[in-house]
Amino acid sequence: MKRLTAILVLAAMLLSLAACRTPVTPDPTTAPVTDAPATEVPATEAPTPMPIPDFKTSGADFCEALVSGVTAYYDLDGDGLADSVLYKEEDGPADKKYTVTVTRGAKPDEPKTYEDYGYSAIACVFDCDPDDKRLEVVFSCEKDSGDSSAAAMRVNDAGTDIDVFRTDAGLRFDDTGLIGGFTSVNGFDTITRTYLMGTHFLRTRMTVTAEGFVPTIGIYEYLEVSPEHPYELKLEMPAKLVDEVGDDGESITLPAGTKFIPVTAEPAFVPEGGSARVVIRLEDGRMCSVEITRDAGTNVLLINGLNMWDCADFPDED
Ligand SMILES: [Ca+2]
Ligand SMILES: [Ca+2]
Repeated sequence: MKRLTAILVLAAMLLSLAACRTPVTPDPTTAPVTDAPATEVPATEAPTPMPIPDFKTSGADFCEALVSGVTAYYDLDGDGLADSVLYKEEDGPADKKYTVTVTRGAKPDEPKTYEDYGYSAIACVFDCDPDDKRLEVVFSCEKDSGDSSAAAMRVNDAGTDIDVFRTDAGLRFDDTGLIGGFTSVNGFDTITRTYLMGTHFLRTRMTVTAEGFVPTIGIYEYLEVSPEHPYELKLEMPAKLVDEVGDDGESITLPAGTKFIPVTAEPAFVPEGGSARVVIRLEDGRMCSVEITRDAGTNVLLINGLNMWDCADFPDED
């Protein structure tokens, strides 16, 4: 009898222990958790991830920067279950190592991690499209080379996996956060390198869709080009006058000695055999467009068939 009683007591203790176990929640690491949700939920025979009261949902212009080492909760895929995002910055021998781990409430055993290296970074959660029931996790870092890159993690439309997209453009940010802010309509500011009229950095606005990073305006603005230091044509250059609304008008020939600065480019990159339209501002204020092509055979950038680098002393900072 005593033995039976002991067995019953042991069984009761085991049941009690089992009842204290909480359902699986999407916490990918042991890092400190802030705003941690209440975990006291009734045990069930088949534990399912529970909605967490304080997680963030989508909304127009939603934008939140992530803090390194702090797990944040959102409903990234609109299924009503909390998903976690953990952004981590770790010192390395040279570059810093960054990781972003996304764990879905619906698939807590399948976290997805993106990893990159650089010296400065930012990670944000955006609602790029308020109607698609998705939030986008976007990470960006600056490299020693001066280049930037960015990655976006987004649950696919079918809800079966987390897509990871990359781009060679980076988010523009400083110590206080994003430069240029964010709106669901116009996206966020990005910076990317170009070789059109020399080595420059260009700014544009981008967003994230089911297809990845896409520009929202399609025009890239030159940054840090000073009107006080214009370029001077060594050769004459064909161009078109640009009217007030930005359309091309009359064809003209700019004589050697003309001083100008580049203002915008469409697009930032020119594939072999492709071309870009670069708008320049002359010293007298007139705006002109110039076509720059990339030769399909030699890969050289050309203006009117001439090597672009021979047309002016463009900065070459590789
Ligand atoms: Ca969710
Ligand atoms: Ca959305």
